[in-house]
Amino acid sequence: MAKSPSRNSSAGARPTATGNGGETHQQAPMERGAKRGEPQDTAHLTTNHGVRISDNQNSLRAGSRGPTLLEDFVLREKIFHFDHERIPERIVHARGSGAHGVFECTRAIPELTKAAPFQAKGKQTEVFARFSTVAGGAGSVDTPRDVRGFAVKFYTDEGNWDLVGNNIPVFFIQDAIKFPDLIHSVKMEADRGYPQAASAHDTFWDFISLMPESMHMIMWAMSDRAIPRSLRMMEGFGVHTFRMVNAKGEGKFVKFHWKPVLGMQSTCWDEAVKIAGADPDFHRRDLFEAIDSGNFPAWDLGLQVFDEEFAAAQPYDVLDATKLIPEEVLPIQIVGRMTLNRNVDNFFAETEQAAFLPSNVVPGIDFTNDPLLQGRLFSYLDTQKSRLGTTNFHQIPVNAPRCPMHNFQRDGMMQTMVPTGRANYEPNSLADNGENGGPRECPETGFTTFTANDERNDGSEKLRVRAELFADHYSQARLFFRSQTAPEQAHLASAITFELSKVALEPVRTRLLSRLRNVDEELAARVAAGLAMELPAAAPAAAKTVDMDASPALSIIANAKHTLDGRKVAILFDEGSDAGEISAVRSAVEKAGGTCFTVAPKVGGIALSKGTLKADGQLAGSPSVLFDAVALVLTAEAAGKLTREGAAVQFVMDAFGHLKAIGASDGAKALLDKAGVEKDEGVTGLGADFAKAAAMRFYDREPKVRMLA
Ligand code: HDE
Repeated sequence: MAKSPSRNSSAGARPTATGNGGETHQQAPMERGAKRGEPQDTAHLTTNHGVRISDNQNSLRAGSRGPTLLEDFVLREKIFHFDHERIPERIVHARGSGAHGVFECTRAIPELTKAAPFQAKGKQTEVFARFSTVAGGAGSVDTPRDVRGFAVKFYTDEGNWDLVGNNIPVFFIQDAIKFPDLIHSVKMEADRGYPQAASAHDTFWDFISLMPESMHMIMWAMSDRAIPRSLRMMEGFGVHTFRMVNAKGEGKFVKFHWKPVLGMQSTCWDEAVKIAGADPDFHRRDLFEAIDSGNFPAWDLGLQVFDEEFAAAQPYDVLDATKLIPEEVLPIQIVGRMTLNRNVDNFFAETEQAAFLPSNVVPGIDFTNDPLLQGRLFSYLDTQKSRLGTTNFHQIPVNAPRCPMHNFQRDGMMQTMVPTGRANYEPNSLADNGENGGPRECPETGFTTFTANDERNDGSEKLRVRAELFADHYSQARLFFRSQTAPEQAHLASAITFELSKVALEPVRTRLLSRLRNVDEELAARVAAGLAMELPAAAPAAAKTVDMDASPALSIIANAKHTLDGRKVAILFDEGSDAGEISAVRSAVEKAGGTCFTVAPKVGGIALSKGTLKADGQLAGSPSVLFDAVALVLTAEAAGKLTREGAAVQFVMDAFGHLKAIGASDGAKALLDKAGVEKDEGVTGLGADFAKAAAMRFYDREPKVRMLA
């Protein structure tokens, strides 16, 4: 990972659009008033119309105790603008965090695609990425159990390409027509307005239990993938099968994958719940702080490329978004790396107003007949009008292409382009008279749709049907479950048990159990036992469930990267702590790529064995759930005192319960004992073995600390 100062260099967040027709120009408001980063006239407060304000403390009144005057345009404008600050939040994915960055091609693939970002090794393309939860509102917390959105806008030389994916490679439904039902069911219940940002309630599981096609996605959503440690430690997927088309017009199918350079990591469920209280902005803060300190998060972009012949040979339909292609069957080829290197200057202007559209493709990228994708092509354009209020949302800086754009679309609300001349239609012959006739279509280089239809599509009749192979709803759900390690299987069974325990409608639980039997008998039995329910008969399945070869690539734990890179270690200290031990821990952690955060009962400065130290955080506000490992640098006296402080005991108990490394000075023993810490590989002294242990989680410890389903 590149490390260099990152703070908001002003590179390219403004549109370079040169026009909207013939001769046009755009007067960006930010240029007229305050330029990005360097306001032109910071000294003087003005109204929106540029009139200097003499008094921003008192409104205009008739006498010192009289009524406020309608004439006070300064007051009226200020309150009027404030009253209208809010825009509708996204109907899904409302809570999100974004950043700017760059995509660099590491392997040119002109034989596969003519898309501009992939034409030359080393080619850089500006990007904006936004990560989100799905169900919660914009002000909800960062760590609920939920799918995460993973949307990337590539500002390519030939227009914007938006790869609007998730951190899970499959989806709940196969056909876009079911999306409103799915989302209504998972959002807060219509009559009572709760629960917020949670799937553990009646209506969601009612819908799921009636939609067997959701079973594969449910396995993912109930797995540790849905409680990521950091947005920087998640994979991303394009989900659908797309097409790549080369300059000769030859097309191949492709699936997109993002692989985090920091490796994947998740939290424990109990930890995720506690983080929600300790720091509702846990993921947003983590992303912002990492970029701000020059620890730029990065992901490799990988492709699974295949042709019709491969597609036809699979036991599932590649147009079905509830199916994946195991990496072991079709390896992923890495073609580039995305590095996020610049935080937004303004959350609303950029992250909130970012409009991603799966229909934004560029020459060289095309769609397929996936019925889920086809529905999305309509929805996203439509939703921007209702959210951003105008068809001119593409002129907002974060959405504007960096390459020139010219066309004859005109006017509309909030038009900021200023087209000149008469040419606002085409064809025209104005150029023959020496006038600017405006742009023309470009048959050679313009976007052309890949015309060949999938051979297996007869295409002649209009039908409301699903293709036959879409009927297998369980084989890949089974594949996912059986590809997990034992601890991950236990987490998954426990997550379903927990969620169903929140479902008051008993027939819904029973129906879901009947589906789980088709996924895996043992899983169904474990959930039933966890709920103390009888196992019902298996639900009838529309197609035969096949046992696919396990795909170890689907496990987080089996592929864990043991590193302190991007991880944060807490050092708990108090009166008399050994200054040398604190700095030794700090340097070992930093040497291994991690960062340290000091925690003490008081923040203002505590006397150590030598000198004093101000803590980064106060104990009560810095619980161990916010860190990847903890070091306890305490004297016996301080540890004894802290055994009577609940926050300190909980700090250690949670670190142990969340399977983290605990490094402890000899003096810390009383606190370890009070917190019920038992010696194991993850409980170390403060030497080199601590820095090594801190890079891991200790899943072997789990049976000692919780009863899993
Ligand atoms: Fe979305 N989705 N979606 N979705 N989606 C939206 O668009 C929709 C689907 C995804 O950071 C909305 O601008 C339909 C799959 C992300 O701004 C909306 C269907 C995948 C984001 C919409 C799907 C996604 C959205 C709401 C079924 C993964 C956030 C606001 C056909 C491949 C993007 C907006 C951001 C947002 C519709 C299914 C990912 C309403 C109709 C599958 C990451 O247009």
